[in-house]
Amino acid sequence: MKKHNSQAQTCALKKSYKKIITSLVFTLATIYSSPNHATIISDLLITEIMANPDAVTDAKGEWFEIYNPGNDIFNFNGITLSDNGSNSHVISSPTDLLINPGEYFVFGRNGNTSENGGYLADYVYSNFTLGNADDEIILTDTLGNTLLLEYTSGFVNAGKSTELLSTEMLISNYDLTSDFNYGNGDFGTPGSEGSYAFNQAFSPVPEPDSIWLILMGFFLLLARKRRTEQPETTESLLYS
Ligand SMILES: [Ca+2]
Ligand SMILES: [Ca+2]
Ligand SMILES: [Ca+2]
Repeated sequence: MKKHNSQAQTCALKKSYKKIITSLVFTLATIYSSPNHATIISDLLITEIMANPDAVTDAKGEWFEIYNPGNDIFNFNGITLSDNGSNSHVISSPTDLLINPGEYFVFGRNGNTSENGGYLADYVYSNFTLGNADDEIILTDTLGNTLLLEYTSGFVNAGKSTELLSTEMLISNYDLTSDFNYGNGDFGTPGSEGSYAFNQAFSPVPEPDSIWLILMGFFLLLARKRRTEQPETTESLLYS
């Protein structure tokens, strides 16, 4: 009888542990398979800038490109495009201006392919120019989140775009494009991959703090389970 009770308790305890471990694995799997947050403007990357076209005038041929490395579709409608000077333009369209995960979006000064040097603009802005010496590209949402690129001399070269060669938007990670031509002959890859292959999605890894919290919760649960199971075993042994 003693042996039976003891075996039954051990079996119940094992089942409880199995349940806890299953739920822990499920929780971790859920966290690891879902993004940390919905994609916001700061998650995007300014991947290419044509500030000084050579084939056509700056007024016709300036453009810049954005890549979405996030897990969600992002809508540019309502975002403000500005610099630290007087340039300011609220991106606005009667239809959504969507950038899908893993895709590029081109903002241009002129949308006419026979005038702009031969590239396709996904959106045409106004009251925004790209300086050939130094300037800023700042995109801000209504909550104040920003995507910012500030460049100085040496960043721009006539007839060549400047492309990002890393997932970190540091000025030192940009270089002039020299391997790809488009349209009327300037160097660049507006709307497509250039010298660097960007990955489509963020690695949805939780912060280390989250992992510690989950593990702590798991061990607390385990300790609590152990405490509640122990007296029953003693009692059943006493009265059997
Ligand atoms: Ca310019
Ligand atoms: Ca400007
Ligand atoms: Ca490109």
